[in-house]
Amino acid sequence: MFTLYGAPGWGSAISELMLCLCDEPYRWVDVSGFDQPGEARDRLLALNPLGQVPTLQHEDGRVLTESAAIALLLADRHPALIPSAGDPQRERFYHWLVWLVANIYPTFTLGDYPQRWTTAGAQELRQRASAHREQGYRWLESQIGDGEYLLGDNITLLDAYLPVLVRWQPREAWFQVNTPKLWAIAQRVKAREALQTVVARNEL
Ligand SMILES: N[C@@H](CCC(=O)N[C@@H](CS)C(=O)NCC(=O)O)C(=O)O
Repeated sequence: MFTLYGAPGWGSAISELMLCLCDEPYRWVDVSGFDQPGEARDRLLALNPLGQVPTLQHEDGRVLTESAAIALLLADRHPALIPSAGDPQRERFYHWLVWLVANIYPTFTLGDYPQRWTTAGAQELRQRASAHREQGYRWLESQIGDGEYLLGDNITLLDAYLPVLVRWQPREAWFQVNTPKLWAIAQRVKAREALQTVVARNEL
């Protein structure tokens, strides 16, 4: 069984949604407070030198970090949750998965911890990271079709990002107005029966 280290509402919720979509059993270890010095942080740092969640551990102790890597591992084990090889949507799955973690996720790392990157321009960094993120979301909105989910009418592991991302900055009201398709997909994912425990625990 996998062990997932996380904190309610944080990025680990993305991986939890994926695990539940796959019906993979997992043990949940709450490391709330991990971004401040203390026991939870030390516990996480022993597994992930970046001190980030999600951090996933195999039963034999191997550790896998990075939400996209976790998605690809689960896609190997649950091929119904990724478009088939040869389907053009498979390429889109790869593209948007990497795009999200390469372009959107780092705007939180910059904006939430500006002191890590600058001593002088924290406010400006936060603003620019937010603007970059909003521009990215608008682009993604312009690319998606009219299906129920990001890649059409079938849910994929990629959709697990949305219920969590719409809870973060720029927050749900912004998504509802500016990227209504993304927001509607997030609601559809959240409504799925198999995800209710995780949705409640993470207050999605
Ligand atoms: N690239 C990583 C990013 C993970 C990440 O930034 N997680 C945040 C929580 S939402 C975190 O742990 N931040 C604490 C920190 O960076 O110190 C992924 O996709 O899993």
